[in-house]
Amino acid sequence: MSYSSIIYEVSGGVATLTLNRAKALNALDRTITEELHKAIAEAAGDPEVRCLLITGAGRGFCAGADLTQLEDSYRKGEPVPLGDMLRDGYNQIILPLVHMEKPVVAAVNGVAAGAGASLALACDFRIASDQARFFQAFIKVGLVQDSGASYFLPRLVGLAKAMELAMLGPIVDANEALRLGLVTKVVPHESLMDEARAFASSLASGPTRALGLSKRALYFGVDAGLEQTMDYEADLQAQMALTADHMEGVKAFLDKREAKFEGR
Ligand code: T3D
Repeated sequence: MSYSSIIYEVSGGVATLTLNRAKALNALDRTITEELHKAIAEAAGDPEVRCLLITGAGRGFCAGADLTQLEDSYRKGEPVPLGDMLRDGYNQIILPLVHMEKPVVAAVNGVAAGAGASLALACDFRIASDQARFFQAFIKVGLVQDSGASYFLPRLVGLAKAMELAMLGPIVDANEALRLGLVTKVVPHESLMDEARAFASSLASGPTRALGLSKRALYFGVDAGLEQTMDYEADLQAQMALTADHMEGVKAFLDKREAKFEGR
């Protein structure tokens, strides 16, 4: 598929999706939103892809909704259909990332604001440049946080800190994000993409089915009780028992060698 506002490349089992509206800090207009949706579906459906890596071109990761899109309506004081735009737009990006049974990594190269921060939070791992910043920008434009921020934030940083981030809207730098548990690690800006690719490649050579179902089980577990979760784990483990990668993992252990996983 060809895209105009993103770059999508697959190499060595890793699909790299680069938001490519650098002048606007990769703010989400209608085109990039639709393309993100399509590219995420492409990565999810491609058996060659065993890990998705998302980053931004230029100095921003993603500045959230493109606030110039509805400029005419705002200037005229006309109501804007934000609820429908979310349901049909950003929600259709966030949910497939969470549902994708493959690891998803964000290489956060700069500011992640508003729905752009939510996009980063919906990824399974965030590798942050030391120039990354996280900003719940919604409150600054008189909105409530969206695109899953109300779900991800309290789970990642706890309710009290989530209240601060959402209602006070501070800009959180990379080291503070690490301290809060918002990111996996912080790396020098110049080495971000090398580090993120190495991280993604290592996931792409892992037991993809087990990684995918681990993710499913964790999302199930954060919303369910212990008994239900253990029952769910047992169902998933029954599926895992049939996979080639599980056989290979145990044989490799018994043979005292590294496992060679094929993602099936
Ligand atoms: O309307 C809806 O669709 C509702 C949905 C809402 C969901 C949301 O995401 S609400 C939150 C939307 N995002 C924001 O409010 C963030 C707005 N941007 C900023 O506050 C700042 O740009 C940043 C803190 C993110 C970065 O600041 P800084 O100083 O590093 O960069 P800058 O100079 O402000 O921005 C650089 C350029 O990007 C600039 O364009 P210019 O002047 O060089 O032509 C700026 O206008 C543009 N830009 C930044 N953010 C957006 C944007 N253009 C459109 N939309 C943006 N969100």
